[in-house]
Amino acid sequence: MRIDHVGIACHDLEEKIALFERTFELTVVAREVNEEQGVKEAMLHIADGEGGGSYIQLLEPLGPDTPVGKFLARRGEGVHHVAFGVPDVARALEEIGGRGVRLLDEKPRHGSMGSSIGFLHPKDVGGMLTELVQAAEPQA
Ligand code: MC0
Repeated sequence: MRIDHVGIACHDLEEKIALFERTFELTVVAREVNEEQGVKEAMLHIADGEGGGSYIQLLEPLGPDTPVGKFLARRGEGVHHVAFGVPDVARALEEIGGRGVRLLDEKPRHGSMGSSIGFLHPKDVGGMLTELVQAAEPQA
């Protein structure tokens, strides 16, 4: 397993992109609006590794009644989730669900940069909202 990304909830995506670029000299490699997840997001590249890269993911909610909108209202800006990279997300959900962890997604959904993702309930993972990510196949 590897760390695919750390998701950071923020009120103003453009402002936080500028902050992370100038503070850490990171570069935005992808931007997306994900209506299903209720977010506008940007991926900032950290490193490449076997099985996929690692990123900081900045997340601005599309509205107050979304997962990130509710999180911001309750806790303010900061780390929203940690995403582990796995080779097969459907299989990982089945295996981890079988260990008694509540799945927020029974089946994989669409994630950043063509990935397939599934979330685990934070209360069953030490208070950490956890995402499993299967990176997109590299283009031939
Ligand atoms: C809520 N809780 C969290 C949390 N959000 N704990 C840690 N980290 C978070 N981010 C806690 C609450 O404080 C509460 O604890 C308990 O979990 C249950 O919360 P709830 O009242 O059910 O709150 P909801 O309705 O806000 O739901 C929380 C839940 C939801 C995690 C179930 O946000 C969800 O389904 N998230 C998965 C999808 C998601 O987050 N999508 C946005 C990123 P107490 O102690 O107060 O009971 S999408 C994304 O990142 C994609 C684009 C990608 O990576 O490619």
